[in-house]
Amino acid sequence: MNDPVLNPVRPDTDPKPHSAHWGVFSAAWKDGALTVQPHPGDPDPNPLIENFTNALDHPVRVTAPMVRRGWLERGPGPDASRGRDDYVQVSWEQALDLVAAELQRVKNQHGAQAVFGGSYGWSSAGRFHHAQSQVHRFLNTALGGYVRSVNSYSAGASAVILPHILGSMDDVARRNVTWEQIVAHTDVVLAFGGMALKNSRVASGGISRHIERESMRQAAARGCRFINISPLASDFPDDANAEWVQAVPGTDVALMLALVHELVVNDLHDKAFLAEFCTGWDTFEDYLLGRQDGQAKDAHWAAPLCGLTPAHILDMAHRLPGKRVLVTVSHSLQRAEHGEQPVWMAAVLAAALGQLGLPGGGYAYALGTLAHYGKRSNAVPVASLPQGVNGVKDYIPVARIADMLLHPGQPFDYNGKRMPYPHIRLAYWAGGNPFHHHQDLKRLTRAFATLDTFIVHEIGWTATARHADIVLPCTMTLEREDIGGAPTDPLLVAMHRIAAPNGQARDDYDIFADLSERLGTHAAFTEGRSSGEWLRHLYEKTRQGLQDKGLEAPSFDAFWERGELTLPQQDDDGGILRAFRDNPAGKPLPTPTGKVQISSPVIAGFGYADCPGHPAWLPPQDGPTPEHPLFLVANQPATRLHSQFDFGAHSVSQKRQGREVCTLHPQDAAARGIGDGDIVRLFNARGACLASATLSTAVMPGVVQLPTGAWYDPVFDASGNVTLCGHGNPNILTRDVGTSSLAQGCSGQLTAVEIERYDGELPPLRAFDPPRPVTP
Ligand SMILES: Nc1nc2c(c(=O)[nH]1)N[C@H]1C(S)=C(S)[C@@H](COP(=O)(O)OP(=O)(O)OC[C@H]3O[C@@H](n4cnc5c(=O)[nH]c(N)nc54)[C@H](O)[C@@H]3O)O[C@H]1N2
Ligand SMILES: Nc1nc2c(c(=O)[nH]1)N[C@H]1C(S)=C(S)[C@@H](COP(=O)(O)OP(=O)(O)OC[C@H]3O[C@@H](n4cnc5c(=O)[nH]c(N)nc54)[C@H](O)[C@@H]3O)O[C@H]1N2
Ligand SMILES: [Mo]
Repeated sequence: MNDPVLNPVRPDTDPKPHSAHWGVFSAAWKDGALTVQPHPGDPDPNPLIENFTNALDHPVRVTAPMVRRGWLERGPGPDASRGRDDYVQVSWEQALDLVAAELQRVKNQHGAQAVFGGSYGWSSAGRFHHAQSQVHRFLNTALGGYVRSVNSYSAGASAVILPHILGSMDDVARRNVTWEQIVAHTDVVLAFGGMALKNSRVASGGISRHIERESMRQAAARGCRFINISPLASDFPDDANAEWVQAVPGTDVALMLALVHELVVNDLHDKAFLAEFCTGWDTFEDYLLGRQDGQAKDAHWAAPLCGLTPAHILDMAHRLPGKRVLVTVSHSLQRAEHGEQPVWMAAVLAAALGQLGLPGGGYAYALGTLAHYGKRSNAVPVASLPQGVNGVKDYIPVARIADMLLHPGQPFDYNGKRMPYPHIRLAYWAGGNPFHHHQDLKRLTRAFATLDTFIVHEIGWTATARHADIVLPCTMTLEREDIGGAPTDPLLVAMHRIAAPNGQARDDYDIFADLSERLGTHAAFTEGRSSGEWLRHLYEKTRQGLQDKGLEAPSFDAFWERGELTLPQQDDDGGILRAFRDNPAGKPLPTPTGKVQISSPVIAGFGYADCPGHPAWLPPQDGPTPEHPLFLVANQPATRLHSQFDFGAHSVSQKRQGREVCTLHPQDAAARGIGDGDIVRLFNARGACLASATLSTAVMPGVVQLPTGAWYDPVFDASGNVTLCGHGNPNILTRDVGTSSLAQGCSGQLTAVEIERYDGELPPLRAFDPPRPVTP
């Protein structure tokens, strides 16, 4: 079979540069196959680039515009058959006419505040074709705005708590302690949630040099001790020679409290630092020492919660004073119930040690979870598409999407405010996959059923596309030209086109431009520029920045020809924490008091029981039970970025019998008669999924780890109810509840499950089969 559109015969080509969130590479056609090579300057390339090799022509690509049959036949309106309906192929003209008319109808009848355009998601690395920017710009220019979402699934809790206590997320995570400082100065890295290399190999916008492994190796060789407090030994590479502390998930705050308690009762805390640079210590100390509740938060109290011995905790505490100590907290800890607390408490621990603001010391929130962190910042701006002005004021914290759709008009708390959920009729998604990122997928399905219309641009038939009413096929990154760049990576990449668009796929930009034409806002959206002209326009900011610094500032054509450009970077100056330590009066922190807030009268004033005015141990509501006795750790996948290219060669090569692999301790497996390689069923009250089991002592007992990212593959019973996900998407199990009333972040990292061997007939895997269009 040689379909000239879907399977063009490709002549051999020279390698051309391109970039992804997981690495810079070059791609070439050789003997009809796509080959990829990491950038020669990358010391530790990411195997994820292999996911591209089979992606372009994969059958799961969306090849033509499609409309859900029920929507086409009955028109817009709530519909519980989303996710189970057939699709009808339509022409581009027809699809764009339908979308434009429906946007117009919703705007006329309900206003732009009935359109949800948050469109959360990572999309692709190129800065111009960044789908989320494109859809926001389109909705702003065409409708005058849309209901947006704030914060991220990555750092929903920390983005809100950090500004109350230290400074912005960016300042505390991105412009703080660097790997260079760790190599040179740090004695102990106390890493809550570890520093998994799989995670720090990724950065949105691209990453050209993966330096984390070598930095850890060099620091360890100098004598730096890495302490991996995590349910998984694999949250550090062997190169770090880390010590593994197997604390029960979700108990980090108890452990941190006990460490600080031991410092305080032995007078080992840095009282001078606390007095000069911090505020609110006394309130916190009352709690720590149990002056009000009669419970000292000491090692004997924490040990049974954390599953450690008191002696182990005391020993950890006494290894810290007098050393250059860096405390880190991975994003995962705050993607959980009461996720604000570990983020805050870690700052208090670092403050009690007097380490904040020292080279290689203090608190580097999220260092090791993404390649953005621990790097120098660029000294010139990189391209980004202006999104325009959003005239709609309504917003939600991003992970409250299902709550919003299910409870329009009902009030919710967020960071001291109480607001009603907007009433959404139409949702527009480009560059994200809510059936990857959101929790409790059966509930999410009910939420999307409430919409009048759901429009999705996708490269592949994700579960999100399969729940949409109108699916528009868009190009994937290799099919277009773009500029790759990130604020902490010195390499600007000329992302060359590697292949012609698959099927009828079009760039998001061109789709939005044609819709804008129909809505009479073409000029506002395009500003008269083609994609190529936009690239030149956006590059100009970087070129000007270089010229202003008296540096070589090549023209766009020279940059494009060269394929890359190395940007100057700022000094490794330690950011706002160092500046504050060096000059507390002149460079106060951007907090209410200008100091580190050990406790916060502002937060106390909100009166939230689930987020008091100082960091505290708040027992989880959703811990293991006799029926569901295991912790499920639903973490980031090592074989792909989120759900992107789950059908890719590398991702698929790591599945077994086509299913995602979960890992559990041999002891837990033996108790359930589970052997290595068995298909298992993970379940709780919310749902169930299948996976292939691997047994390993690198997972602590009581924990099952199943990464996110396997495309949701619901199996239906005769009445149309979902019995399980046959592929292994853990979000059918996770709980859809905010971290607290303060931040309302995503809490999908941990939940409670039971697991059993699955001896039933294995349902066929359909996640990577596209729906077959029907004729109406
Ligand atoms: N249980 C649990 N859930 C989690 C997490 C967890 O730890 N546990 N982690 C959370 C975190 S941190 C995050 S960031 C989220 C990630 O959630 P998402 O960012 O939504 O996940 P992605 O798979 O990256 O989704 C990107 C989508 O964009 C599509 N895409 C790529 N390029 C383009 C393009 O050019 N145009 C268009 N239109 N589409 C494109 C891809 O095909 C893909 O479907 O997941 C969250 N969910
Ligand atoms: N390969 C790959 N890399 C990625 C991503 C990806 O999808 N794939 N996603 C990227 C994105 S968007 C983000 S936001 C970051 C996310 O970074 P993180 O959210 O930090 O990543 P995770 O892998 O979910 O979690 C890290 C580890 O935390 C541990 N952990 C879980 N719960 C607890 C707990 O309660 N206590 C302690 N001490 N440890 C716990 C788990 O063992 C887990 O492996 O990763 C980025 N990097
Ligand atoms: Mo994330």
